[in-house]
Amino acid sequence: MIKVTLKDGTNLEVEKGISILNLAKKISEGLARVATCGIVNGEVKDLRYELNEDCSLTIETFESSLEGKKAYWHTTSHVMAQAIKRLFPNAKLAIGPAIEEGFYYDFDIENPFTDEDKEKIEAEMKKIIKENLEIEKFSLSKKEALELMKDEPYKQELINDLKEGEEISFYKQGEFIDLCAGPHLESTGKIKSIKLLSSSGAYWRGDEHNKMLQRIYAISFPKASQLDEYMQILEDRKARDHRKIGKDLDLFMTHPLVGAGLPMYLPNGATIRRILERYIQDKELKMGYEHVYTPSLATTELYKTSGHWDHYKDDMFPIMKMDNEELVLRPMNCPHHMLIYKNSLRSYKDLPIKIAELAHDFRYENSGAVCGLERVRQMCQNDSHLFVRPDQIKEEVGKVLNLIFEVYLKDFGFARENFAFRLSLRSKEKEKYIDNDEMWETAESQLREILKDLNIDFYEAEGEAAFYGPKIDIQIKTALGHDVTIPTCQLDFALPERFDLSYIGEDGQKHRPVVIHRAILGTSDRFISFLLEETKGNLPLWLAPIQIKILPISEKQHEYCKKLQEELQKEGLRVKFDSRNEKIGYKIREAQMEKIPYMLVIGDKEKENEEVTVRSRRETDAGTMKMKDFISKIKTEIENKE
Ligand code: TSB
Ligand code: ZN
Repeated sequence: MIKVTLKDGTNLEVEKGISILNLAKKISEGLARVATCGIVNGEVKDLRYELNEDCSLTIETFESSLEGKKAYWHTTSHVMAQAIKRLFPNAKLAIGPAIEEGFYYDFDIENPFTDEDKEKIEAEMKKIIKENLEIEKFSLSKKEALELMKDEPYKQELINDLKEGEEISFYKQGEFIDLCAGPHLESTGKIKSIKLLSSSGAYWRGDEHNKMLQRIYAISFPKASQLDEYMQILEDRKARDHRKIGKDLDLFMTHPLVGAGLPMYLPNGATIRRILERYIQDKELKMGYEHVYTPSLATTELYKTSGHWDHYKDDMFPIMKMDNEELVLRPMNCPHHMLIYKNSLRSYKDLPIKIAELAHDFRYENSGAVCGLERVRQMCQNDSHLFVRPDQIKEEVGKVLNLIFEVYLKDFGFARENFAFRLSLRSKEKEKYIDNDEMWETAESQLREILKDLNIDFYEAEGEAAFYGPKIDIQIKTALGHDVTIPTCQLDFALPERFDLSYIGEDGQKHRPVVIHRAILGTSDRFISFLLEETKGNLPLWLAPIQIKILPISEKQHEYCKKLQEELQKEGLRVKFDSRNEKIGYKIREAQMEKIPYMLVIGDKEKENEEVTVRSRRETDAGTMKMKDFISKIKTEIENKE
């Protein structure tokens, strides 16, 4: 007998060798019916896994956890591959993992899948589910495995890549066999509602030197109603996608002649960006930041000194040769700012010194990864490097985190649950980072400590640090489901050393400063993408590119409207006068589509009484009032960033 400790703390005495599924049955038939996998001593295991010693066990279901869902989706992924093999026998199988939402499978096939193909695939999948094929697991030696997969070159490559001694397992359902580590359900009939979502090209192993395969994304649920709900979520996300809003509101555009990942801001988008950039710089000024301008390029020598050349070159644009210099577009501003610090003699009394810049950076982002304003190849960072004494680290990092809270929660009013704090650490692949174990340990534990002291919930992620130091990254989920960083605060002991920076201490000796890299808006670009998705394009008055639209009922009021327009403009308000010969209802509807915060509807009565009738985006009729009252009303609203 062995002792199995369940999640709620109960201990079960069971016979050695019992499978997770049979143990689930002992607990209840109901649980066994919905179980998808188990977690044994923290490791995900198949339902067929046999328990041979004392252990802890949680039995997962589709509803209980992501792991539980993934086992369900992974099984559906095999059903899809089986359907495709039946319909397209020549398709070669690559990989088909479960992801955060559903799964995908990559196939090497002559032609991309058409909508008609996808309908057929879905129908065949439903058939396979109905056939309720039993799913069996077996393992083979490497030689046998290669023989079994002799017609599947991608599977062969995967088998050859497995380490000596690693189990090579397969799952079989009916005529279909796939190389797979599992976990899987017991039969295809366990799957209920399926949906193929999209298809696209994808390089084998994500490497553009490899062959382009065809990927299908899909999802499945135990209940039809869950699938309906999910399709609704996808619809909402589509409406929230900043690329759609950007187009609808004339904010930015891209053009193939300019290039991938290089959006251009149209007047409306440029207005939003200008206001944001002024806003953040004004805040920084009040906190003692000093702004500089530095060039967007520099010699490769600068990046050899900083370490970018050894650790960040793959993310940079290629070299330009000119006269006797080798130049590159910069991927970051830190090296320039290091030189500015070094330009003067610094005393301990001067620190912290906060050098800030709204600066352009250029990064080689994969052409498949660039996305609207969210991931671009030329970006504008709201960047600063804080040069601090070691005893100032905690206070200054704390101030940066407070500033982030002030901007995001207070000024913009975003909900706290939008943001997850990630402590980004070095990974085991040490060659990716500047080499100095002691420095890394100090920096990582200092950031961890600060987060704990400030009572901020966070999670840790290995392999997400910058090459020069660990980071506190604030993560958001975009409408497309991408997990991206917006603000970041990073602790760096490495660059001050590489640039041999110093300050004169109280003791008259030279000391080494520490650098905090931080970006509050992240980049203007990514921030705007987030802002648009969060507000669905309904920007607050202080940020709206057009704040007021004046809508005359007929031509008779045009002169009065012009006067109003001038008056509002003089107040610094952004106002448009719709003088077209259209019906008032039409003009109002259009202004609503453009998400204009205020409309002034002007008829004879308003003209006579020198008044305006106000319609706001929120309340259709905000009343008739004198112009000066309207101005003071909206000025208060702007000032309070309502
Ligand atoms: C903060 N040297 C630091 C700087 O001092 C730095 O470059 N950090 S970074 O690499 O994390 O970039 C800062 C921010 O830029 C990120 O937090 C993210 O919000 C934003 N960003 C990074 N890459 C892109 C991109 N391709 N497109 C848009 N924004 C990006
Ligand atoms: Zn930096």
